[in-house]
Amino acid sequence: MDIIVGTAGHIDHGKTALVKALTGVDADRLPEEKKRGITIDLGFAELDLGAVRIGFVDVPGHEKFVKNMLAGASGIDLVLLVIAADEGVMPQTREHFEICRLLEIKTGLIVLTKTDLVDEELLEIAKLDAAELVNNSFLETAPVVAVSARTGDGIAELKKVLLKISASVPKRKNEGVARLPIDRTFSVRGFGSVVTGTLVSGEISESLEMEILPLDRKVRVRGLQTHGKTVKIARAGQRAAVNLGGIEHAEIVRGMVLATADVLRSTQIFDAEIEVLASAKKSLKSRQRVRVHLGTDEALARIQVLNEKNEIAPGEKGCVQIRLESPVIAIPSDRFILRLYSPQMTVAGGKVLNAFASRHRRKDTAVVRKHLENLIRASAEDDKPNQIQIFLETAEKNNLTFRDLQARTGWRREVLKKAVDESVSKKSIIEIENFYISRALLEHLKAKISTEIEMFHRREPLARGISRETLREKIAAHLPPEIFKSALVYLEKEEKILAAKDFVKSRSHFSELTPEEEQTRVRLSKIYSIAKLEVPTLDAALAEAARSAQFDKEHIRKIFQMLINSGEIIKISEEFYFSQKAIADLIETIKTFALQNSDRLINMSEFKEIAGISRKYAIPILEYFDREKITRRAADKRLIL
Ligand SMILES: Nc1nc2c(ncn2[C@@H]2O[C@H](COP(=O)(O)OP(=O)(O)OP(=O)(O)O)[C@@H](O)[C@H]2O)c(=O)[nH]1
Ligand SMILES: [Mg+2]
Repeated sequence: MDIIVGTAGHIDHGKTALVKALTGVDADRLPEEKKRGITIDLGFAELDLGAVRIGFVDVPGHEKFVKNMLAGASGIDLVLLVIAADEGVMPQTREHFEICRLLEIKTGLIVLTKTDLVDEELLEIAKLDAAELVNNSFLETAPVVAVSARTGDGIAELKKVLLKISASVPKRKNEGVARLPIDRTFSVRGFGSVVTGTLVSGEISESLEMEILPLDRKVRVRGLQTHGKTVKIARAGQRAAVNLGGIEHAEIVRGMVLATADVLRSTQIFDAEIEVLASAKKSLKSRQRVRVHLGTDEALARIQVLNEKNEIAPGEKGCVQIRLESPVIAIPSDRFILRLYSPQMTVAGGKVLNAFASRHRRKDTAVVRKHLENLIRASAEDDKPNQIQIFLETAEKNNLTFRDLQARTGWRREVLKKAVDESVSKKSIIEIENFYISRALLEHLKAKISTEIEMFHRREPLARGISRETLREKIAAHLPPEIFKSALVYLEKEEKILAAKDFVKSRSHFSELTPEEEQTRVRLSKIYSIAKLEVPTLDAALAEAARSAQFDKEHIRKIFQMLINSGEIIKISEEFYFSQKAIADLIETIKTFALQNSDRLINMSEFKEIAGISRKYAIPILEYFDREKITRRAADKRLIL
């Protein structure tokens, strides 16, 4: 078993000396550290206890370097809270302890160091001091071990306790793709770029293609080491040094992430639940500028508090939206710490709920909070289908592909596939071609379509239905057309509507006419059939039909529309309509003409003559024939096609 153990505690309390007493390694590697006798940046060492192999991350205690401490603390399983027996709890003891609590580090132990400098009584006081600090926290029942790095007193005992407590470290979930937040990068002569970090999930193996984010740069794993030895594969929970091909080490900085290729994406806006420290001096307010420490990264951001008061008081929890000034890699359940922009103080910590949130408007606060509360529940219950459903319900573009969902969850393909399949079969999400939508969106669209169709029928009782395109533009203009199409298919399956090629009608809508309307329809039809090609203008025809009916002109126009819808009457121009039969006969006539004339050309006067009509009809009819590709203009003649 591999675990990562981090030190924590005030400056000079003996963290680095303790790591050295345990492992023999001086984790202070920088010349500057040696000169000043303090730790500045993270240090690393290893210890093999047989059943457990420990990777140590030694952090600086100086308040100026909390930023570095945070980069180290993010990946640890177990904390050694180091307190010098001669000084007791000091400011960074508190701050580091709070950070570990907010990062939800599950276990740890308290190490009282420098016991060679104190008597029994002082040691007891330090113990009480420590107990008070960790009261009511994850360290409340943690073992307390007293040691001296100088004399070696208690070190053997500490190793025993470490071995025992390691067994209680919860196993890391094996659901995510490979993700290694980078804490160090350097180059080795003859090997090229190397990055190190704690592999928080997944596996890395030799020759794997991976990606450095947010650079979006593909790299190849040339080789890797864990615990100082070359290995073929590194697993979640191990510290690894990875030799990468395809990139210069100078292009990589701490905070970037080495990840499985083509899965994760960077984000600049996420929703989270946070807890403001009881010791914070002020409430955390909307618009406040903060430093977000996530993984090994630090980014500036503004927060938007998602409650009515626009602030979260010290000691309280709440939901926030975090709008970052630079891209970070985050997935749900990632912990992070918030520090004030200035003065740099730790004020809060939290957990990512939705890594790709859309910008919330103030008026949507209540709705957003409801979604986030559901996400908190779903993530606590590890209910993946529910999480997916909420991501879909809140997705800006209303639909997500499998790839989008993978970027949002960071889950391995088969883990996500299982959750998605379950959701689809439960019908909590709907699969449409190559993406998914929420059931809520589908139901919403279906309801809107039904209402729109009903309204149309009321407005246009005699029309056969609403144009498909008009309906789509009204209801789903902002969505991929497939979603609209699929909503129609669902409504059809439920026998609510009939969707023809270009119009949609309600299943219960029949454009049935009253006897009087029917009379008018027949009259209109007759006017055109009798007129043959010598038709009256539309106005004249409607006026004529109106003479023997009770209806106003508008109503007669609607009855007339039925004749057009059914194809009995054909619109040639705004003014002239013809019976379908008259036009069909005319087409026959000109086709016969074409057979008799080998060039198939006809001029205006020939056309007027064989049709037996004047110019006022001939022009619009020929234009109609051109549109319908029955004829084509050829200089001042027409070619009959
Ligand atoms: N007498 C005595 N001195 C100790 C012991 N442990 C550490 N020291 C001394 O205390 C000083 C600080 O020790 P470090 O291990 O560097 O302390 P640290 O907590 O790592 O300090 P930062 O990393 O700068 O926060 C050094 O001079 C150590 O030699 C101990 O058990 N007994
Ligand atoms: Mg140190």
